[in-house]
Amino acid sequence: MRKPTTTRLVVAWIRRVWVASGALVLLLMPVYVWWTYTPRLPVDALSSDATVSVERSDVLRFVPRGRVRSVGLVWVAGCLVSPDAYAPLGHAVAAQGGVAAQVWSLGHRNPLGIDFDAAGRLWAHEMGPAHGDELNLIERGSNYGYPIVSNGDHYDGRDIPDHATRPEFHEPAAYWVPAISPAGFAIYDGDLFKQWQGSAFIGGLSSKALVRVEFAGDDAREVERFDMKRRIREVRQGPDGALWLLEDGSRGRLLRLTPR
Ligand SMILES: [Ca+2]
Ligand SMILES: [Ca+2]
Repeated sequence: MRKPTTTRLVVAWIRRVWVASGALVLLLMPVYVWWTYTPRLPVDALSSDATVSVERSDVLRFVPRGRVRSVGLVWVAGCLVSPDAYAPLGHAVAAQGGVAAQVWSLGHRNPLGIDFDAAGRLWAHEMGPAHGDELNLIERGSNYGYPIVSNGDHYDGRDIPDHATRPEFHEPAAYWVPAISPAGFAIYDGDLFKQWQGSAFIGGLSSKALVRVEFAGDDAREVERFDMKRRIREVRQGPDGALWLLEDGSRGRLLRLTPR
């Protein structure tokens, strides 16, 4: 496996300047790393048992769990970007070349959960602006509309036209008005809760809930909401099929859910 080299832009103080052999020499003291770039990973860098991790609130790194080996996506500035340098994506945006060739899908706002279902389809939810949270079926080359359309509106009350006004954008499979503030996502395939196999679980921040979603083809709908009384930041399925929830905040608890 080739290891990508990482480039860092470092902010530094100039401590000393002098001339030696006709050249200007600077003595620099690094202060902090301002920007880090790791180039695209080759396909074989993707681990077969890797999972989803949120690295920062605005960066979501995704490596699939072996079901779709050639897809790795990184959430960057409104796009899901494929780090796979060797699989041309073949859509209109990619045809622009350069960085655009890595764009997998566009028009996302703030995805905080992504997972594959049993059929290998990729789903991601995203926090809307004021309301209009979405669950989307992620397809290569699709534009999911933000900021041009949203079933929510701007926080200051200004209107954002709803999805239905612009059918050229991929409409959400499910959306929430009022908001649930989705965070964390797991499509359940465990044995402990057999009745929930195939359901998705979404943590809710403002809704302080665990939301269960069922799929029907390309559609999805909320079918159950558990009042957790606390903001739920993350949802994962454990290897034994237990559901793990992480509460938000410095005193947040890690909860393990099993059948009674
Ligand atoms: Ca959208
Ligand atoms: Ca709207």
